[in-house]
Amino acid sequence: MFENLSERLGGVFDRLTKQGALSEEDVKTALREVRVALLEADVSLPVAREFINKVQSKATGSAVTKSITPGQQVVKIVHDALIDTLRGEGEPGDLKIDNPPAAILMVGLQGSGKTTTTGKLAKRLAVREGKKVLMASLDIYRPAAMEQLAILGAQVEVDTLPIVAGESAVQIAKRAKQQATLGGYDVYMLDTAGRLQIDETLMQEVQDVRDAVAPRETLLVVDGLTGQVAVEVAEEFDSKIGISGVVLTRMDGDGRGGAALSMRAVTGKPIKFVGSGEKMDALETFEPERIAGRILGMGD
Ligand SMILES: Nc1nc2c(ncn2[C@@H]2O[C@H](COP(=O)(O)OP(=O)(O)O)[C@@H](O)[C@H]2O)c(=O)[nH]1
Ligand SMILES: [Mg+2]
Repeated sequence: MFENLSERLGGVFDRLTKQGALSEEDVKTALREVRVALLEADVSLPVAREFINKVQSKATGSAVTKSITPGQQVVKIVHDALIDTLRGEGEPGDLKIDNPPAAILMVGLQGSGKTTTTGKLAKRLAVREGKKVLMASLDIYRPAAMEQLAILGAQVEVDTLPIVAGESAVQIAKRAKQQATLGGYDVYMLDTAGRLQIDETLMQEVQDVRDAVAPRETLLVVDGLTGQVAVEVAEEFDSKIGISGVVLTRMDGDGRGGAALSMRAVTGKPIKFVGSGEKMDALETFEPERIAGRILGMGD
């Protein structure tokens, strides 16, 4: 995902570390190249600008330029600033699911990976955290979508709410809550319907569901390959629904990585997980240190 960015930055920093003595001007020139590399990775302009400003004020001081290893110090400052840009509160992957049964509402555009991520996350919670999980599909528009979740449920051995034809999304959500309560579940996950574009009907439906179950977590699933569009979608969903975190999917693809870098800074919401494939175990917690290391080509 970060290959191009990583290559570009690697080139800039190689030159910088090889140079030995550095003037303030050398550092500024290098940071201009970093800025271009960020923009080419589809990081939003204000985020790239602020990032460079922050780094520049630290990296051009004489403590750095007059040190024995100025290049390496600049790289470290960039590394730390990347982590800062990426980090949210709390531990990576932490979800508020105490107080059972806790609802997790999964929202996002059609095809972003909601249903797949619901299955992956349910599996993770069940296997790693020993939670009793129930999944329900609220996608009343596509019977195949409900079937898809039921198949995933069987595959990951997590219960799904029985499908009842003719119910509204809110009715299904309430039935899920009831079954989760009666059945002693820790968590119930609501996989909502998506649309190709954000529209009022979709938002209204999701708002109604939200009001009916008061979810502990509302996770927006967005396609990481869409770059800045993913960030715009997140802003939109956050203003209409209120999201607690983001799952970036398709991070196994060769997107430019900008969504990962801009998301937190623009929306204020943390990336909680990244999807890295179609299989049910292709879900990773989003760990700023690792991502920053990967971007700077330092390996995992
Ligand atoms: N490569 C890859 N494919 C994914 C990922 N997440 C979901 N998909 C695929 O994206 C397609 C749409 O996913 P789906 O969960 O049905 O999207 P939904 O419409 O939001 O529910 C499916 O073919 C998934 O297998 C991911 O992290 N990486
Ligand atoms: Mg779906």
